[in-house]
Amino acid sequence: MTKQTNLQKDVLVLNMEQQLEEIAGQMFGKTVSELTDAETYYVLLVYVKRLMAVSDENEGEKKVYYISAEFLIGKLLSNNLINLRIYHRVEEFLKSKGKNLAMIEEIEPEPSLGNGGLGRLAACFLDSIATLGFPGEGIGLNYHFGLFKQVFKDRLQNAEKNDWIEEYSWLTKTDVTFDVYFGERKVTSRLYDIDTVGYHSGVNKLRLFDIESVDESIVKDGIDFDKEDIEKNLTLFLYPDDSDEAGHLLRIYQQYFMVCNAAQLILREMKEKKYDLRKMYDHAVIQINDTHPTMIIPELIRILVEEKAFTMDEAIEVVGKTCAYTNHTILAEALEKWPLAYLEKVVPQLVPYIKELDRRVSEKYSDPKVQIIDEDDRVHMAHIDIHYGFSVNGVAAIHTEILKDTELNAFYKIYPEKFNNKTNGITFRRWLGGCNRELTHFLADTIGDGFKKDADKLEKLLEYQDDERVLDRLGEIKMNRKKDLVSYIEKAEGITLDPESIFDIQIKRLHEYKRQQMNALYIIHKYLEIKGGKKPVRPLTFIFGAKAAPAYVIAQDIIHLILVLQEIVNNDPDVSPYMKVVMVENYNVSYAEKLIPACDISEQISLASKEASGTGNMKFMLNGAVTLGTSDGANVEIHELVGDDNIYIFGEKSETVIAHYEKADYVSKEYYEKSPVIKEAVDFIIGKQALAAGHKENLERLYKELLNKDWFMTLLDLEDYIAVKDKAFADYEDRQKWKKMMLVNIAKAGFFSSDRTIAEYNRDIWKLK
Ligand code: GPV
Repeated sequence: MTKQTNLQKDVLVLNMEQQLEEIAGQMFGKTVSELTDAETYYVLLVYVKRLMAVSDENEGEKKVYYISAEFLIGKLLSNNLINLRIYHRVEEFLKSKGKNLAMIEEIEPEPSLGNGGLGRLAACFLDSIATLGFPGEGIGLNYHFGLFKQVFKDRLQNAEKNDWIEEYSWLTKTDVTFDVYFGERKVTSRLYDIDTVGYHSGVNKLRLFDIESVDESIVKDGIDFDKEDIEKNLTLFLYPDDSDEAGHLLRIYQQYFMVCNAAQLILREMKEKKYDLRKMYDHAVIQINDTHPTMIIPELIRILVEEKAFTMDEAIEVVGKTCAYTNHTILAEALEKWPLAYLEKVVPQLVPYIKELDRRVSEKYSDPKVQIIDEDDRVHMAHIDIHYGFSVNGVAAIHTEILKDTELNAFYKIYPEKFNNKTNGITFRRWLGGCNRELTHFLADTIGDGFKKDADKLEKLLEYQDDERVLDRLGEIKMNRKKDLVSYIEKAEGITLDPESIFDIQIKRLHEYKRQQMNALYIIHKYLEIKGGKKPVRPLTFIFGAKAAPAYVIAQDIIHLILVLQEIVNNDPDVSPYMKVVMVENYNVSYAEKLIPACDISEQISLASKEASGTGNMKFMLNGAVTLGTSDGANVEIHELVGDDNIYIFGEKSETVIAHYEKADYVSKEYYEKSPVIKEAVDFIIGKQALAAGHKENLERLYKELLNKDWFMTLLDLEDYIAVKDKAFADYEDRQKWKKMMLVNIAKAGFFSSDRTIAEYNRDIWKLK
């Protein structure tokens, strides 16, 4: 069977040209040369799907189920071509027909099935799980419009729907459907699959559940729709909530829908393969990606007890040995706590089980910090995972230490053996091979292509750190990516940038703890300096990309401030020759693939202790950007790897920050009053110029927030940030030294391959063959 499918695949690859002509004829009645770019995209899609359909599946006695509310997979065409190792052949063939593959890739709509890091991590993991040949699948939801599309109007963010599902797409409709009960109310699900092919390896599946009765037409202007009508709205949108706002009933409906389907899918497979359910943990391991899929635990227990004749003790034991939990944040406001009343309304059948799980905990432990249901009758989802799963991991070394020492310390004392760290990673197939082909080729020519299978081999590059030719080529490649980005931004945003300027980039979800506002204050400071006659040696370009949760008011205000600065700076003839500001519209995975290779300075400036890991930081480093960051998340590990000379670190350490929170002694106004530089920058927000370009309401609210609250301590680090950032800009002028820093960053990035991360998950948690 396996051999035969392999053969089929080989034949399809061998006859690629003929296959593509055939599909072009069937679909459009044209030859390949006659196709438009859009038609060519669909022909390639159909061909690649056929190839994956006859490829070997990764199989084995035990399988990982990675359940996640988000899979931010991005466009799939080029990634699949790379992993199938036919990118070059396809590119050459198309070229012979007068076509450009890069332009065809632009046609593909991006499925935005995630908010940010957590969702993109899940996508990188699917790539690495398949590449390492592990049997595994992702399980999530098929959001019809995914995350909203961001449009700027009047210097404010507007949200529109992102319609990504077309007649031909990477989704394959299956005949799998399940009944899902919300109490007495029954809905029917439908499974769609997306094949995920590993590099030089077999195929796994991403399984996305949808509801049969969903109705796209109920979405009115923007992204508004009737929140009550679950049958019609359940899988319309990814709840646009990135760890900051209270969840609502719809979110609970989505979560239960996801896990109820996941449970049925897993149990169906156990049955099909005739596995002993009492040994489920020998055949299945469920990785719970943050708390969004936590209800899988009580749901599985419920099914085992009610339908499979398990006792409660037996069910708890089997499920406990099957489920592992990953924590992605220490932000208290982001840890899900659902009111019991909400759960009673949505999933009354689970409530007795949750109460029983809670009862068992309270019987054993009196510490209120470890209870599942608190005094206000809120269910702490993470607590279910920790008590009733076998593994708890953080996503970077410092993050896991903070979990053990502070946030989850009470649990660590009970279950020290459950805690482990898995520093995040990124797939180099997309974040190097896919987005920076020229750099990839150059690296392969210089150090051999061993790094494509074993990322640690990138270290070989260190041998060339004094090789002028290699350094110059790295500089040239960076310049080429900057020029590519300049032409893209010219078209997309209508703004002209200078590729000779320093590209300083901050791209990530908009959140106060990530401190885009601190970057904005630096820009104000620089603007005023230039106005005062102090010009930078080289022009500076500040680029932002960020979506804000629509209900997150201050985040909207920060976007507004950045757009106001863009307006003021770029249109001031005294200043614009020396600096430019751009906030790109609708930042997403595809945009990141263009921005990251073009970056000189990577902004990773979260308040220490708050960014669990960050993964953009790794992508930038791999593409030769130098990090300007705080000692937070994976920045700490980047710092250790590249050493003091190849990174710019500033700001207070996490211990200091945590102490400020404990003592509640941070007063932002003191920093404002003490420092004329800070005062001047903050005051600018409500100054004449800003008010003329922006809205009083937004700017005043932000100003007051910074002055009276500043929960994420922007002003605490602002002076140090300014000093270190200025130093980085000055150092850039020693071009050879800077290129050497680039080289060291690339050479040391191997550790951040998600292949390494997944190998560690497997070694310590999953234990697949
Ligand atoms: I919780 N993260 C995210 O993107 N969304 C969430 O809802 C939560 C966490 C992020 C963290 O903020 C990043 O630091 C981390 O790198 C990423 O998850 C992946 O672990």
